[in-house]
Amino acid sequence: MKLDINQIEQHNASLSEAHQRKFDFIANEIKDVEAVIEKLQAFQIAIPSWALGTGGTRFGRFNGPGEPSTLEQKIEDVGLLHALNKSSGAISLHIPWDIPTDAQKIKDLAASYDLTFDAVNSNTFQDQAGQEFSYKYGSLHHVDARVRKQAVDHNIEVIKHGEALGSKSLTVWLADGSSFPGQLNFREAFQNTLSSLQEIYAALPSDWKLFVEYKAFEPHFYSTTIADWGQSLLLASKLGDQAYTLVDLGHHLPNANIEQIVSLLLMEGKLGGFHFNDSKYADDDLTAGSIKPYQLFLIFNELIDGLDARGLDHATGLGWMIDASHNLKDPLVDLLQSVDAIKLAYAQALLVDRVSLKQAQQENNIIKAQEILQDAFRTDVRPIVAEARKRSGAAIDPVALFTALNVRGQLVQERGEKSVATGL
Ligand code: AOS
Ligand code: ZN
Ligand code: ZN
Repeated sequence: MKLDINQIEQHNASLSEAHQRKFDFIANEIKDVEAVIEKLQAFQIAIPSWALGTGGTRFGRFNGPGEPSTLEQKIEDVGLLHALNKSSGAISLHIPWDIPTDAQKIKDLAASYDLTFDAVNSNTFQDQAGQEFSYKYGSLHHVDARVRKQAVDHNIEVIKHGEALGSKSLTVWLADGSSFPGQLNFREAFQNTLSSLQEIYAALPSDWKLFVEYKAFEPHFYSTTIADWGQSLLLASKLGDQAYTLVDLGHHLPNANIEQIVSLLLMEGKLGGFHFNDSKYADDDLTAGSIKPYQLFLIFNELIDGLDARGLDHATGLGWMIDASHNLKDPLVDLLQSVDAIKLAYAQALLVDRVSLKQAQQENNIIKAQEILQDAFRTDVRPIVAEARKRSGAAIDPVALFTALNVRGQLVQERGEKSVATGL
C-alpha cells in the first residue's frame, strides 16, 4: 500500500489549529526557531530491514500479523514510514536476508518511495544453507584460515550487492567471542580479526566507509572479540581512513558514559555513526529514548558540539540508523516512535546555549552548566518537531494517522496474517 498525500493533508488540517497554538507558544521562546526547523527537516534516520518484523528472544518468537516477507515488502514498509514522517528516507539491508536479485528493479522501487540505501550489513553470526564451514567458533577471528576466508568472501559479496544499490558503507558486526576462559588466545583472535578486516577493507570502493561495530556481551558469555570502543577504534585506526567505529547504544556495559565515548570518537574523526535504541538491562533494543531520554539528549549535545567543531554537516556527516528488534509492539509504530524520540533529543540539544555553556565551563560554574543543559532538556519541543514534519509534507502526528488509517490492518489484508519477516 501507498499513502495518499490527501490523507496526510486531511489529517494535518484536522490538527492544524491545536498544533499552531502549541507551536506559536514555544516558537516565541526560542531564539532562531527557523534554523532548528531546517535542521530537523534535513535530518534522516535509516531504518534497518530486520526491524520491520517482530523480533524474538532465544525463548521464543511471537509473530505479528502482516509482516513483510520479501525485500519488496520491506521497502514498502519503510516507504510508509517515510511518507508518515519524512525522516526515514533510507533502508539498511542485511545479506543474506535481503538479497536483491534484480538490483535495478529494487533500486527503482525504493526510488518510487523516495528511499535510498544506507549501510549494508553482513551476517557471519549464523550458518547459511549450503555454506561449507560453520561459524560456531567465530568468523573473522576463527583459528582456521578457511573459515576466515569464507567470512571475508561473504563480506566482499555484501559490498558488491551494496554497490549495485548505491549504498556507501558496510557495517560489520561480529558474534565472535568465547564462552569459557582459555577457549581463545585473545591476541591471536584480535590479529586474525584485523587481518580478515584488512582483506575486506582492501575490497572497499574508495568512496565507501567501513563501520566496525562493537558489543560488550552476547552471544558469548566470557569474551567478545570486538567488545568495546577501544578495540573497535584500534581496528579502525589500523585499517585506515575509511574505517570508523560504530556506536550501538545497547552494546555497552551498564551505566557506561556513552556521550563521552561519542565525543572523543568524533574528536578523533573516527565516529562512523549510530545504531539507536534504548535498553534497561542489556541489548534490549527498546524504543529509542523510552528508558534514558536524558542520555539520548546528552549524546546529541556532544554530537552537535563535535560536528560543529569539525565543520561537519549534521545531516550527512555521520551514519544515523536505528537498530531494534521488538518482540511485543507493532514494529512500524515503534519505528515511528523511535524516529520521533531521536528528533526530539536532537531538537532539545540544538537549543543548548553553547556560548553560555562554554563560559560556565571556563568559570567552573557547574550549577550554571547543569542549568543550561537541563533547561534545554526540559523544553517541550514536540510542536517544533511536528512543525518540521508538517513543512516537509509529513503527518503532524504519524502514530495517530497510522492508527486512524488502520495501516496494519490493510497490510494484513494484502499479505495475510501469517506473513513472516526474515530476520532475528
Ligand atoms: C547486534 O547486536 C548488532 O546490534 C547488529 O548491529 C545488528 O543487530 C545485526 O547485524 C542485525 O542482525
Ligand atoms: Zn547494532
Ligand atoms: Zn545489538
